[in-house]
Amino acid sequence: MASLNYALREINFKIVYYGPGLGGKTTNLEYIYQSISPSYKGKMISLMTDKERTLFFDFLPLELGEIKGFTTRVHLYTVPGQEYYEASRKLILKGADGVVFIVDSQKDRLNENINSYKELLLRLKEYNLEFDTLPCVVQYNKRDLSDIHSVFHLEEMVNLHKKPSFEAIAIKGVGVFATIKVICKSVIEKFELN
Ligand SMILES: Nc1nc2c(ncn2[C@@H]2O[C@H](COP(=O)(O)OP(=O)(O)OP(=O)(O)O)[C@@H](O)[C@H]2O)c(=O)[nH]1
Ligand SMILES: [Mg+2]
Repeated sequence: MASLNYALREINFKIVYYGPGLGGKTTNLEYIYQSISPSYKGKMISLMTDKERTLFFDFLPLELGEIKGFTTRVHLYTVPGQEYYEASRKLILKGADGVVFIVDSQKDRLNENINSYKELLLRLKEYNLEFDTLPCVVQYNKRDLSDIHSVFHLEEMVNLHKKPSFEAIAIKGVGVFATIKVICKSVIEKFELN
């Protein structure tokens, strides 16, 4: 849930990058972190990473400017994609205002994508978050690799709720900002409607 602080005139949103292990969640955050000027970002914190795998979460706060006199911040989190960190994923998802679902486009990762998507739906249900109305963007990552499914196929197999989607090559930054712009816009629009 967006948190409003009237005394400090601040609004804080939480956006969670979810998806299967090694899909490119951390890479998205790293690219955003490298590209944004220091005055608009806080420190990126990667908690307990081991050989590049996220073991708890990554966290990156960004400042988006002002809405009606309130300083607006988004807090970006990534979950650990490896299967046995399910409890951490659940914890990190709590209170999310929006979700970016990172799909690994490689053919041999299709089942992992589908399972992770199913798990996301289950977790959201447990938190009484309605996926139909929750801002969400799907990102088809690793489009530079050769053995990948077509976007058409992935839309059918993974993006069951037909959320807005983007192709990406996160290691090169392709599609990273398109994704974050749309999720931020949807989160703010939903907040303004309420
Ligand atoms: N070829 C290619 N490799 C990518 C791309 N995006 C990420 N990678 C690589 O994929 C690997 C995993 O990326 P991460 O960002 O660590 O994946 P993650 O989703 O955070 O993984 P977990 O923390 O284990 O859940 C790294 O070696 C990245 O360099 C891409 O667009 N293309
Ligand atoms: Mg990671």
